[in-house]
Amino acid sequence: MRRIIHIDLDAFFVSVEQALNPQLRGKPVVVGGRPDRRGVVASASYEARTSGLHAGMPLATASRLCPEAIFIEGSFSRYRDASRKFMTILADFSPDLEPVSLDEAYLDATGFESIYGSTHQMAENVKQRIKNELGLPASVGIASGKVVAKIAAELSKPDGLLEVAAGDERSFLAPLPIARLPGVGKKTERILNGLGINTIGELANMSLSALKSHFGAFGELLHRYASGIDDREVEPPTGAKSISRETTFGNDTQDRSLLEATLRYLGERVGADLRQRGNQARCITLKLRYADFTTITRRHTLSQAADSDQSIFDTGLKLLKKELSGEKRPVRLIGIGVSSLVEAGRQLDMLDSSAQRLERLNRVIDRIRNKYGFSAIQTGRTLPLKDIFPTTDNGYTLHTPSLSR
Ligand code: DCP
Ligand code: CA
Repeated sequence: MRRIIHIDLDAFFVSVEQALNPQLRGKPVVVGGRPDRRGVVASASYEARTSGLHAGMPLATASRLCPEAIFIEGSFSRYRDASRKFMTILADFSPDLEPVSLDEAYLDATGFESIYGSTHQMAENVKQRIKNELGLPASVGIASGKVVAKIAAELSKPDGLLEVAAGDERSFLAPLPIARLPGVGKKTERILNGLGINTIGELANMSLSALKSHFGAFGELLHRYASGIDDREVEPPTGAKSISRETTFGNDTQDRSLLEATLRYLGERVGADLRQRGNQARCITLKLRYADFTTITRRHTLSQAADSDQSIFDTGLKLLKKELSGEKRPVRLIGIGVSSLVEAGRQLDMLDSSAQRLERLNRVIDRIRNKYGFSAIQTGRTLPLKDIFPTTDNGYTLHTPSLSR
């Protein structure tokens, strides 16, 4: 089960100042500049917010609404330092860390339950370390995807922690105003309000076709987010930390041999990218979206990093068989990805001659494909796709868009 943690520091600029200067604690404080200057509030303490102060408000207005507030110029270098320390603490908890801004990040905590007892406990530990080491309050949301985790963190502010259990995403979002949903700006909000849609629940109940007719491709995204479905990965910022490929079928399918052949094909493309970069992977992830748009990802960690098509496919196939056993719903999308990448050679056991043979075979296949195109060689397992894919590398009927960074 996927568990994503979103962490957002409370009143960040103000909290950094309060951590350095105890006299500012518990008081209405504004960072942004002196009230007799032009300029706006960058950050307001929660005490100041009770008087209606918020980021972006002109300083003069802020001073009028809350005359007792303490106004501070602030210093960006202090906030940058605090941000670096904050991210370093988070990186101790999971390597799957995506900083979003100075004071905000996602952590993929999937599979960490056994280490901390629960994801909730892990999040408590994260909060505690930020408080102990930096003196900063943080709000944390936990959910199966980024959108719900972020909204949960927002709702828990300040100094809060809110977990949305798997399966509760939709009902959690339903009563909230649509403006809470990431991507819904003023314009989208106006259009939706015009259609009589005010809550996320009402948005989720709109038909997909109606949403698409108003918003195009963005409509499908809105529909998924409003339903609490968000399978975007937590993406570490630098370098290639994961590689994945996925494809949406022209018609939803239950045909096992088509699913397996497609998985093999996508796995080979991932494997080729992996070897091209000189990497091997520890984690293999299968992704499926069913006809009803429910989307699942299943991850398996290998005991040893690998880069052969065979090991990627074998693992993907095991995950697929397990997932589909007893499953009645047709499949709309299938994808496979690798993560936890290491440099090739570091972990490969050179005494293992069968692994070596596989590696050599893959290298030869890669060379031929580099020269003549990916479909110059079709391995036996992808042959059922022959009628589906044209024989050239360009213009697949299936699209394979997501080579994530
Ligand atoms: N910031 C800014 N100008 C804005 C908004 C934000 O300079 N219009 C800066 C100051 C904030 C920091 O970015 O402290 C983080 O922005 P947030 O939106 O996360 O706001 P806060 O952390 O201040 O408050 P919250 O507790 O609502 O997260
Ligand atoms: Ca913040």
